[in-house]
Amino acid sequence: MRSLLGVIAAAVALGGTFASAPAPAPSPTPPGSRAAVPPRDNHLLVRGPTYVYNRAYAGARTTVAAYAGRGGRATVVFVVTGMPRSTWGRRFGVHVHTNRCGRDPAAAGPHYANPRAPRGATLAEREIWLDVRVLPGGIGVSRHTSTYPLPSDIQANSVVLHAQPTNTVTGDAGARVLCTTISLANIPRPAVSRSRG
Ligand SMILES: [Cu+2]
Repeated sequence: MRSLLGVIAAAVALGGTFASAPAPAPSPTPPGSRAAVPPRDNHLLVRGPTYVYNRAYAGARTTVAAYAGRGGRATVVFVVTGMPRSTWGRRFGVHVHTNRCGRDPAAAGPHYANPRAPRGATLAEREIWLDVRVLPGGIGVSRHTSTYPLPSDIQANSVVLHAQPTNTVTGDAGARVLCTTISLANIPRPAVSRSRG
């Protein structure tokens, strides 16, 4: 069976449009060189879900990875496994929301909307959507690279999977099913390259 990280790596490789990709594996820092070597672990990775709001999805597991590329644009990768058989082949709306997950599905608040997006931007450009199609076997994978740079104090703290696909006009996707807390303000910023000496 393919490992979850393998699935994420495959998702990241799709399209190949990335300016930068996370290091393939953490490497041990040689003793005594901690200050001289920038951290290789340049991404956030969270496993969830933090809350499940529908008993039929109790077996679902989520992984959310996020990293910042050049210019402050960020990429978020969403993986869900263990989706019930009744969902195989269906699409589900997935979005980044403003607040952390809570016992109440509404706790995650509204969709995150990038305040740096220009006035004419569409919802899909302003928000972070990660809709997935569930494959046979119950796995769904998606990724989103922000259209515009994200502010470093971004108020985006969860990823919610809904019961329906996202309506691209309204952004609605029905009831909240799974919620995974991840604070995107904590994405490590790309290391500034310095002259070695
Ligand atoms: Cu949502």
